[in-house]
Amino acid sequence: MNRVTDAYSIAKERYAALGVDTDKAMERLGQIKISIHCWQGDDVIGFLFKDQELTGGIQATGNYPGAAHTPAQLRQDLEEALRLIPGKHKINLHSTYADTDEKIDLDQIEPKHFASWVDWAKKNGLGLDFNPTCFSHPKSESGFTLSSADESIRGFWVEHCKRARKIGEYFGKELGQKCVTNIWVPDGYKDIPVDRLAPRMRLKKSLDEILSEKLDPACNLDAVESKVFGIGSESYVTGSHEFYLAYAVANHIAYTLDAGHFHPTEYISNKISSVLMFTDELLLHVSRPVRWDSDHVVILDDELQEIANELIRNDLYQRTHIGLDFFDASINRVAAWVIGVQNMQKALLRALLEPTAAMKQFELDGDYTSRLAYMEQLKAMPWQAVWDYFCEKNNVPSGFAWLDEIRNYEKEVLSQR
Ligand code: RNT
Ligand code: ZN
Repeated sequence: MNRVTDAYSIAKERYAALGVDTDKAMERLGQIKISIHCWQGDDVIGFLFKDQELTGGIQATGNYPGAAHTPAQLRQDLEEALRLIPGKHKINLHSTYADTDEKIDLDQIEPKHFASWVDWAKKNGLGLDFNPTCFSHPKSESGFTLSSADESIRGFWVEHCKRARKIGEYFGKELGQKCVTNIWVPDGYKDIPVDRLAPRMRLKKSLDEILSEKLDPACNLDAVESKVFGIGSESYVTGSHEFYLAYAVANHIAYTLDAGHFHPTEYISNKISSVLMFTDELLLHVSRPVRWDSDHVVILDDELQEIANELIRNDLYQRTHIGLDFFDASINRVAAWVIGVQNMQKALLRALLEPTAAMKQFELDGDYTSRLAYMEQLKAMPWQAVWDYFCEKNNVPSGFAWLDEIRNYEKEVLSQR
């Protein structure tokens, strides 16, 4: 008797009674790539400016031992996480994760500084996504980068972002899958500004300059990420939701919704369908804000499920790049990746196991009783059995077994650093 396959065959029958094909759900889940953010592995430090503290109004709190300090260590940690995550995915890099002995600044980065990442991605069958790093740098100290009134500062960051796009294009070309290059800048004021318009005009000018070079759309997709506030930019953020959504629509690029970048009672799940009516593609930064943009590890909570439902029910996942964005330094960082990525996948699986057509019909018929009854009853269906089976099929330990592997890795590798 095999615990996993027996449980699966019972689950399969129960879902079939609802008209849901569990094999098909697993097949679709296996096709959805998650963009795994490299920066969970080292508390958003990177390798270019190791003594520079994390700025830009974001914070990784905690001092759990074993953070990666070199590209080789970070890749080793990612490989360990990937062994425990079913499916084929992408790794999301920031510019400061360049792998080079040269002393270079951000306005000098080139594809060659990321060649080792490309080799590694090829070897491991991974895609790559990219980000300019417009924070944690002396030239971002004023709190302004692309919307700076200082032309030399603004020019520096424009040059950096231009180069980042070229690296994104290089990733896409080398790996045969499109790289999403996402621009986020921390620009904003702690206190109430007099002029809200001028910085936004400068940000638009900078973006226009950055995007002026046409790159191969099969290799690079540009995205812009908004925010409502950050630490030190409580009163005003240049790159607000309205600013970037309008910019993305007007310029036919992708918009980025980060789950932690809105007011605490505002949810990105309710924005996905609206944004995708007017943009071709969407980037998500799935995160977990706890009272503020705290970037806690993604858990299987109601909002995560709602995000997944939105992506699956109308096939919007096909135009959505599912990226994660959290950085918790208070727990084992490899485990943080495994927990966060697996939770995103679990939420997607639960959505894939829903008899959506029938539920849409209840809604159209005004039968809200059945709609609610189904939503609640589905929570008690044996999706876990399908998940365990999916893990085993993908040669990933199911249940609690992965934690033992992490503990082992901690003993053998992380604690020796
Ligand atoms: C910050 C943004 C941004 C960063 C990463 C490191 O609030 O969410 O996406 O978290 O680029
Ligand atoms: Zn983000």
